[in-house]
Amino acid sequence: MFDFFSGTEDVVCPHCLRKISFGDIRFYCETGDERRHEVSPTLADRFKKRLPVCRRNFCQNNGLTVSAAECRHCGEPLPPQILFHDRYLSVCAVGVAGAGKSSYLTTLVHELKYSGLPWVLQAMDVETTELAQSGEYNVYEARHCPAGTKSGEAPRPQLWTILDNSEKTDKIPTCALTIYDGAGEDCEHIGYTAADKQIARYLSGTKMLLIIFDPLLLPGVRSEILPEVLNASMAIERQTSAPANMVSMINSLANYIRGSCNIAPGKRIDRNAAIVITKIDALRDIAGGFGSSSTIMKESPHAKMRGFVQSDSEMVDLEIRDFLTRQGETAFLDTIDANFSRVRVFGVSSFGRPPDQNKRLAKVHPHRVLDPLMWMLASEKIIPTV
Ligand SMILES: Nc1nc2c(ncn2[C@@H]2O[C@H](COP(=O)(O)OP(=O)(O)OP(=O)(O)O)[C@@H](O)[C@H]2O)c(=O)[nH]1
Ligand SMILES: [Mg+2]
Ligand SMILES: [Zn+2]
Ligand SMILES: [Zn+2]
Repeated sequence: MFDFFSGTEDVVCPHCLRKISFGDIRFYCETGDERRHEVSPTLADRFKKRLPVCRRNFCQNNGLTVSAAECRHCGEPLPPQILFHDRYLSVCAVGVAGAGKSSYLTTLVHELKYSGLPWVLQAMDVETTELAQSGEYNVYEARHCPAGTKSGEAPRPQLWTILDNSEKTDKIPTCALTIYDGAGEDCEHIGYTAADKQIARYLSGTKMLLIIFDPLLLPGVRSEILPEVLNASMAIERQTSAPANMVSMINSLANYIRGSCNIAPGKRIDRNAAIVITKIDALRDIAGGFGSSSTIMKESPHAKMRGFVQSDSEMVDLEIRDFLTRQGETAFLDTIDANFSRVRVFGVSSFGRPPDQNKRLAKVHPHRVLDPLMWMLASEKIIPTV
């Protein structure tokens, strides 16, 4: 199903975002620190694009393929296989505190695993496995909302592989997918600390920005919605930011990207910007919200059609732009349209319905969470547009 065009893509270290190839990686025959030693790839390894094998006499791993690696530039651990994927994608979620970033990314990964598409999602490292397991357990089993993301430190990237299992050939096409989920507090004021620099680097290096917008910050929505739904759907202790802050956040974000990618001030940033309106379950049937007959409230067609359904996405984009215009939020849309060349608006509900008074979740039924990812895959020509 993947439609890979030939040619090789740049591989970047997911931690420092520098371009990497064989020479930029240190390979080790073992994961543990004590007896491990560096193993250099031979010319044949490089040529055949395969991992080196430990040949050291008396090493207990003699004859085995290396099992650990790190980036020579930043020293961070890398999955040894990182160089060998067919395609490389990355997404970075930005948005004010409590906008629903972590809830969204948790259900996104889960939905991708069980989408019914012929894809297999695999974690590339132990950190990603553990993070996904605890996130999924928390939301799907224990049924709690995720805790607020820790601010003041750069997020650890999640490293995933998507295997395309649709064709029964020997070589399965693979796509590396890196996901960054930062703390809203940090996105709101990117400053000059080391962590901020790292966050700015992620923002600049990512293929698609997920700009997460919380509709429950809009005064017109707040006055219509039931107070208990509003309370349950806000990260109360952390959430104070008004939508006006979103405009300044987008502006400073765009300036950071322009600065670090050397893009002239008047030039649109050539990158996919997906605006994701979260918590749309709370907007169902409120005055000024979305009726049950609207496209956005209907089931997403993309996974079923095994491609990106352009007409559906354009309809949803229109419906939300209308909604934001009715809410008087044209400044937000204008700011994004002025800064990015490819903008598409999406609406999702990570949980399918609001949490209860105690912030516990009913059975989780995510709504349209895969849509933004399908858009990115389609614009990268990895899946067809239908
Ligand atoms: N009704 C509803 N509420 C949601 C949904 N997703 C998230 N929420 C609410 O939003 C709160 C914050 O969600 P998080 O995912 O932690 O938000 P975040 O953007 O990661 O916040 P920070 O990590 O602080 O930046 C949750 O505690 C829920 O109350 C949803 O799909 N529907
Ligand atoms: Mg979070
Ligand atoms: Zn690095
Ligand atoms: Zn060895």
